Amino acid sequence: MTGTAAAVASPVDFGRYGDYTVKRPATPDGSFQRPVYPFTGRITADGASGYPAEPGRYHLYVSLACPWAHRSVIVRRLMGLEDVISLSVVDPVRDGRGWAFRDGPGYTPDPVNGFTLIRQAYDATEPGYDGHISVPVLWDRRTSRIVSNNFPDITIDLDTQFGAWAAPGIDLYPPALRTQIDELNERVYTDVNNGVYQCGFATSQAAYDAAVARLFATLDDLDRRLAGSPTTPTCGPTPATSTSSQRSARPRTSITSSATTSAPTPASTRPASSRPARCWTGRPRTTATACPAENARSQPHLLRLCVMITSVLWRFARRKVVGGVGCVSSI
Ligand SMILES: N[C@@H](CCC(=O)N[C@@H](CS)C(=O)NCC(=O)O)C(=O)O
Repeated sequence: MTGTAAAVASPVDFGRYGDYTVKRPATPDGSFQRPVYPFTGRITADGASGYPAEPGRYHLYVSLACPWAHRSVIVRRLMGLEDVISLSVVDPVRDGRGWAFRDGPGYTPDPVNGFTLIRQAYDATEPGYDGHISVPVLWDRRTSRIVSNNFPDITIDLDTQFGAWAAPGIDLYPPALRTQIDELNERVYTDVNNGVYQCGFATSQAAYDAAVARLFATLDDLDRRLAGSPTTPTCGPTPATSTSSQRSARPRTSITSSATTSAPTPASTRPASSRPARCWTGRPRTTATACPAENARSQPHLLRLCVMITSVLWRFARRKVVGGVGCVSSI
């Protein structure tokens, strides 16, 4: 892109394009079912996967509003791969078109392909793709397609396959700890990362209550782990009795004002007076935000969950940097 102005998406327009919605299949019990994300290529140091680790070849598209994308951003930085894998950031606010490239504080036009919408990357990879348009996206300049939009794989590959270019002496996925890391990752993925979606997108009170209990039990357990005095197993199910006093002290939230109502109310249809002036990304609120939890009526409570989760992720990362004990693969 030389000489001419970089292409950007037209401004966010909820009136014209509607709110962004996460497509989800209806489930009999009202629980949130995460769709399968189809791009799962792997980068390998020896190239056996078809995607060899090479400097300057791969690009990460991320949103800073997305906790799933954060860890690829964090790992890239900790591994010292900023000159090896390029990165660009999309606008944190989405209308019905999904993640888009605009020029603004902390986000830019697409420096690689000149796309205006992330969906163009998906369409270039699989013409006619009509599944989820999510971030992070790991893009291959050589084949002009998405390698992966699956953050656990992206994170592990950055950790393990770019040793030739990584900062010396850093190993975020030491072989001796991989079993523990994988177990913890599985738990954090299931009960925290996806846990907040299970709260925000539950369409029955029972599914919501179960998801909230699971999420807070896990956060309590992770808190203890981070405090350095684990009193319960750090992997596997949390004993039901371990945190009951803390849990009972927390306000209980109902997913709907009437337990018989089944669909969450979109953020944009809630009265403005019930919503904070700024969304959790810090941007002035327009009519919707990137926070999935805000799609539920229990928004204030769930908004806190979003913030808490982000803070837990950062504490994991900080622990690695400061104490050198944890492993970033676990965030
Ligand atoms: N498959 C992705 C999921 C990440 C994800 O859910 N990202 C959210 C933003 S925090 C997103 O882009 N969601 C859009 C959608 O699922 O339609 C991964 O595991 O990396």
